[in-house]
Amino acid sequence: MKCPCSFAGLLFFIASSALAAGEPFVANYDESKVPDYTLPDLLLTNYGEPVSDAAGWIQRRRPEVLRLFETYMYGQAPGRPENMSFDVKSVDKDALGGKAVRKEISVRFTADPGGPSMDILLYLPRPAEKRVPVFLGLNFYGNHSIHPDPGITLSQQWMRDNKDLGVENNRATEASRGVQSSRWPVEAILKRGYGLATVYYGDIDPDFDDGFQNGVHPLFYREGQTKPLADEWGSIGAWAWGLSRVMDYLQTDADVDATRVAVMGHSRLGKTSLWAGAQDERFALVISNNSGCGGAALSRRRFGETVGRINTAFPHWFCDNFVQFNDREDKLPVDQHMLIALIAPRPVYVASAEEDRWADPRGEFLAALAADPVYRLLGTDGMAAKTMPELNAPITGTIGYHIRPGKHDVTEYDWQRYMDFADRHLGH
Ligand code: GTR
Repeated sequence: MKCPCSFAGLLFFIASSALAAGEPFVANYDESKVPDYTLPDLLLTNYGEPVSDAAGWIQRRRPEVLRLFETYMYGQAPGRPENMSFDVKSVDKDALGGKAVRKEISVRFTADPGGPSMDILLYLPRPAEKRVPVFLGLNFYGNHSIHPDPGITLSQQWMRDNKDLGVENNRATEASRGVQSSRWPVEAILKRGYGLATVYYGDIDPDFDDGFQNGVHPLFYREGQTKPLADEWGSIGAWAWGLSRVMDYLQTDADVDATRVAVMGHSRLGKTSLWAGAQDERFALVISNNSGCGGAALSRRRFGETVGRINTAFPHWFCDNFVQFNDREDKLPVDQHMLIALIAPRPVYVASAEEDRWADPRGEFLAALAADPVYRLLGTDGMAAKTMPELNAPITGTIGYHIRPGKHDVTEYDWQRYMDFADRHLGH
């Protein structure tokens, strides 16, 4: 028998381990290969005590669950900066051919007028009742990309190159006006009596791994700190923090009903809207569009994108502690049904797309369903289905869900369902 410690054996060992480390990721899309798993119990405290009433959830279990997500997944974020200020840059009362009021507001995060800031684009319907409910969502390619309206200021921020979308040398060009308008049916939203607020997510933190030197993170470093600690915010945490800062502004705008703000996001920004809604109870309604892994989909299913894969491809999205769970999903003290439950009793809507298997539509549905006991404990009707619905058959209890045909995207169909849901639950 060949000695396993021989030189040849050692070489083989090194080569095969290297192969294992560099093996291309192969996503599982076979339902029969989803491993058996047990979800952490929502209604059992960290000390094993059962939670059987609303007070137990609100006072004991909810703070624990929130802390687990902060510590192990999205990281802790600071609060509202002391010297933050709002600068209303422009108001056009006759925008979109008289259909809208358009405002642009700069939010300055520090007292320094040249310091870091984010720009809110706000459309309000005209004519309007005094205060209107608003949909709020971050966008991927600048405020000017959501509508061809030439009155929107062109973003000057770093952006991922995309020639088809008019982004060159990491900067938006005039050609990028309106390129994302299919995802933002502004006129339809206004027509139904809602306002729309949006911010370019790169204003808050540019979406690439630079060790957290740009974006808002360095504003909060303690003396000598150069990057977030293992349990401090990554980029998703920062984007969610930015949504709360938009809410700070909306609460000051006399045209907005800040008690009826629905926070919505797609994909990585759907992960972000869920985390923002989980933490900040001022958001009256929360919408996740195709948010997938790290959003609405159950991590333990390992269907499509996995924890290991997302942490490798996007090392800056989550806090460093999350890396411990690469290929160890069963060790996670949370799963994504618990993120949805943190939003209870406020209405939450999870939407999937049939061809978006990378985001695990079934895992998104099952997480929403598994949040149902908390929604019921808090006196709502929870989720009005026990099995995954057919295509285009929305479920519209306090937990809403639909799956539509088609790809990873935000469509007019999705928006119409979100507005129906908001009409129903925000009493509009
Ligand atoms: C993908 C990523 C997903 C999703 C998506 C997006 O590359 O794997 O988790 O966030 O990007 O944001 O478009």
